[in-house]
Amino acid sequence: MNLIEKIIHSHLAGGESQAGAEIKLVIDQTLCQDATGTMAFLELEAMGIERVKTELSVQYVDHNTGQIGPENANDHLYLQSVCAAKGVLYSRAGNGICHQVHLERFGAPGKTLLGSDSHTPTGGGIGMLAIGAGGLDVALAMAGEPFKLTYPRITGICLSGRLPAWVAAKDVILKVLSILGSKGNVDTAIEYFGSGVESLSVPERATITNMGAELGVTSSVFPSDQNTLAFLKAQGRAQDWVELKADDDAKYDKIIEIDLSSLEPLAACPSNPGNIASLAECGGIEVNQVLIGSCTNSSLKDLQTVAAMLKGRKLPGGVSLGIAPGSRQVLQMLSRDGSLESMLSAGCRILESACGPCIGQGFSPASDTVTVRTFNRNFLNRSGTRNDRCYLVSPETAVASALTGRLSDPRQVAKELDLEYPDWKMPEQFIIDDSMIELPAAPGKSAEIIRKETIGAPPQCSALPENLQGEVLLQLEDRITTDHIMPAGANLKFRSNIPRYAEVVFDCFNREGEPTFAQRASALRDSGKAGIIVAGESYGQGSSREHAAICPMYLGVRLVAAFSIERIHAANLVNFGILPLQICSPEDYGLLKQGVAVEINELPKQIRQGQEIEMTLSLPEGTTRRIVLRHNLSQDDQELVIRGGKLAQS
Ligand code: MIC
Ligand code: SF4
Repeated sequence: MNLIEKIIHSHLAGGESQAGAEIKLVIDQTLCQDATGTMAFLELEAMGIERVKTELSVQYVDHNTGQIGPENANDHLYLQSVCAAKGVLYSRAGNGICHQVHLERFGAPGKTLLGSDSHTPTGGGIGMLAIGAGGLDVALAMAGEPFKLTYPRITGICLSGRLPAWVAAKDVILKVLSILGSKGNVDTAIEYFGSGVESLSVPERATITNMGAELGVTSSVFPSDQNTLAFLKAQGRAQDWVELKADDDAKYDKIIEIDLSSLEPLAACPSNPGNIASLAECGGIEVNQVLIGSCTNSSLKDLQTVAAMLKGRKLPGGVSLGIAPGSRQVLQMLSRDGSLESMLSAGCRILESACGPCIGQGFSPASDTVTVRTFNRNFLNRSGTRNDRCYLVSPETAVASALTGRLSDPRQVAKELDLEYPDWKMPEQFIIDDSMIELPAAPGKSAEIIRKETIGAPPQCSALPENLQGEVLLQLEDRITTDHIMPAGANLKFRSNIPRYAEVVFDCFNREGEPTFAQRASALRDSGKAGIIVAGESYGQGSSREHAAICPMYLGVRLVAAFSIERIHAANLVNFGILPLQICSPEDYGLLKQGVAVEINELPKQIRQGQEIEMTLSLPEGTTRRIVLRHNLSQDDQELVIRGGKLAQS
């Protein structure tokens, strides 16, 4: 067996071990972050669960730390108190980004982890099977339910050689993105193996598995070896180590070979992480802002490398360089070894250990300028600036670009500045201080749940109608992301207030002087008709945010028809009573234009009876057309969506 098969088999709670089959997986650990966690805990409360049933559940506060107005702080209070009551560890704001802290303090080889954040697969760097999901699915896992997923096809990536100086783990995953792209990888998992693995430390592996989310794969996993042990030992957790690797005769559905020594620094160009180019192809464009951090590149290794490059240098006047260490542990380590001093002397702006600018919480770039970031996503407008131009690169490339004011190859800059590539070694011992992680009340002890006025209730959805009368509200293209559907940034603080957050659904497509999407959708809903979204390939890329299903559902959307829908988003749609359908031909897509009326008779019967859903379209020229779309829902999911999702009105 390969390693992923081994972990699946040791956690299988139902279903057949065969690619494409629906399986149930026992979940050992869960993680939530605050932007998805409030809804997840409101849902857990709605299920009437007294105390979580997992081995370990942790709630982090890392996304909504801007605290402009009371909403964020109210969410934090609610989360802190509900975690105490329900048996969940609570990592306070300032303690770091969920994925970084979880890797440091809780991740363990061979365990399963389900997180209400798409970058949960970061844990694969330490040999976990770590999967992102919507908040409701994580709430169910906390309630002790196994997690349902499609048994993935497993792609093996065989690494050989060693990375050359100035080429980083980020360049490995950017290379993988250049091979596999950011769409079309649904229901695949990636396993790294080969002689090159041993040259990569756990933080480097975690950078690679983190950005598996941008491929759209279910999870990415590295073996657990001596490097894993060294990391766990330095975290004071050697007892969590087990050796894990694939059998010698393990099989993969597909194998990709990558010789690490042949790689070069790369960039993901605006505005998708799949738009990969070499730095030479990017042409040394002028750079105004550089940001280093996010759950992809904010480890001690990354930031000590950054500090070594900056030591004794000053940033040029035109460039702003912000650094957000991934965790308080990383920041404490940097503050003790002189790295922080090198960064401050160079003129860097040091940010809180949190997601910050990665989710548009501050540091929006100036209009028509280039921002270079070590993050994992560069979706249009995600930075908070309309029509932003964001390049994703390694920390080495980011510093080289900050020092020159141009998107630069660190190998070149190193030559010009006579810089030696810093030789990084895993510390013997990290600073271990878990005082910002609060323990829950002991079992049997009660704790008051604090619910301020900005915390709403999760909305419920009604059953699908027998005969659906609807209208296409929007026809969209390929690669529509959850950031297009539900913008974050300044709106993130409305995550606990669905009616308010729903006002900005598809905001990026609204035109001045015309009714907004939310206004059109709610008018249609109030007339008793269903809203329909039409899209191209890979609809719902990116985040796990279930708000990209809840808010459209609140506005009356009952059907999403696309060439393909990404895994987490498709599950979120079903969970909230929206029917995901597949468009089978470009001709049908062409007909499903905005404003077209759609009628589907005997919808529940059609869903149950097979995969084909026949519908009649009333076209603008006054004619009608029958078309057939498809669904691939399991029997359970058919019933779920028919009755209006997991929180349906009874
Ligand atoms: C993201 O990187 O897009 C987020 C913000 O972390 C999301 C979660 C969210 O929208 O709250 C994710 O990746 O799932
Ligand atoms: Fe936070 Fe950015 Fe990572 Fe999402 S991708 S968890 S916003 S740091």
